[in-house]
Amino acid sequence: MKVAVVGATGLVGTVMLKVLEERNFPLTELIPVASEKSVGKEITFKGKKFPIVSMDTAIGMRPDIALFSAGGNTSLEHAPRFKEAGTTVIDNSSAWRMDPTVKLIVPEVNAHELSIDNKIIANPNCSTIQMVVVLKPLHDKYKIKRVVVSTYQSVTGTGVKAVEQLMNERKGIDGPKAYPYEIDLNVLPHIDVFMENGYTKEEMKMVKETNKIMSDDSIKVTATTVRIPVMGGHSESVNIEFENDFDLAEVRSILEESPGIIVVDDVANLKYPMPKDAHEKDEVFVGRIRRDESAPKALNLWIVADNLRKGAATNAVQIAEYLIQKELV
Ligand code: 11C
Repeated sequence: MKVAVVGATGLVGTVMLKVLEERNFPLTELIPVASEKSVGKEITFKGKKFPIVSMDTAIGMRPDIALFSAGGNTSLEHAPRFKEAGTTVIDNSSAWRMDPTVKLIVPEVNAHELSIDNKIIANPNCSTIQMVVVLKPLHDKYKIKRVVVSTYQSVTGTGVKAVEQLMNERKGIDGPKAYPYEIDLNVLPHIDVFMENGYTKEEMKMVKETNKIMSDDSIKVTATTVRIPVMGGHSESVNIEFENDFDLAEVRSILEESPGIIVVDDVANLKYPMPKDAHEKDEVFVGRIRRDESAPKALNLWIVADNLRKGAATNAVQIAEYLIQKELV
């Protein structure tokens, strides 16, 4: 497989390279792509040096797969050009996600929707990915009516500038700002832009993307997304109301047996998922599993995952692995 990584020097691109390396992805040629100022520099992959090339050079090399993480505008402009060259694009931006002709994929949930005709495939938003991995097996068993989610999101979701802002504030030094307010020792109930309905775009992504990935518009979702001064991953408090009643021990064993999930739920020994522990892991961690005592057939749980891994790079690489395994590229 000839694989291009578009946005290879960015926060997600760097993790994509790491994940490809770790998972021993069947790669015959790596084509790192970045902005003009990085062209000619080299990146090291599995101990070998690879030159960073321009978009045009990469398209001319006709990769089998291109993993894109270079922002929505770059995707809108260049993904169709790769597609034209015969490349299958897996795009991490929000540009194509709600396009009805484009599949929005979380392998544990809906990889079976993919066919050889899908040449641009969308990778969902990080906060959506970790939630649907957990919702899917529970929906299959008990049918979900409604989800109320509040997120506690890592600054790494915003990018390098946000990480720098947090670190600078912590050291008491001035520098560029990614947020309208201080993030250290603070909490911002604001991720992405505000929309006319009073929700943020991040909140509406969690609603719309969940319905699309689960292929079920009957699931009602409402979200409050919040930025916190944390680095290792996103956390989510999720309340789920089911159509059918459940047994708590059965819920736990369903989650334990589901792909991509690790249950960390032993409050007697103070064990629950935390971003510090999820950092650099590929799985989704679930804990604090308990009945919502204020409503019948409702459940509370706590979900944590590394937003740069399962929330972005790992999910994209897993899609690529599935395409290869099913001979769809
Ligand atoms: C954040 N979820 O944490 C965002 C980052 O649509 O892919 C990813 C935005 C997206 O700020």
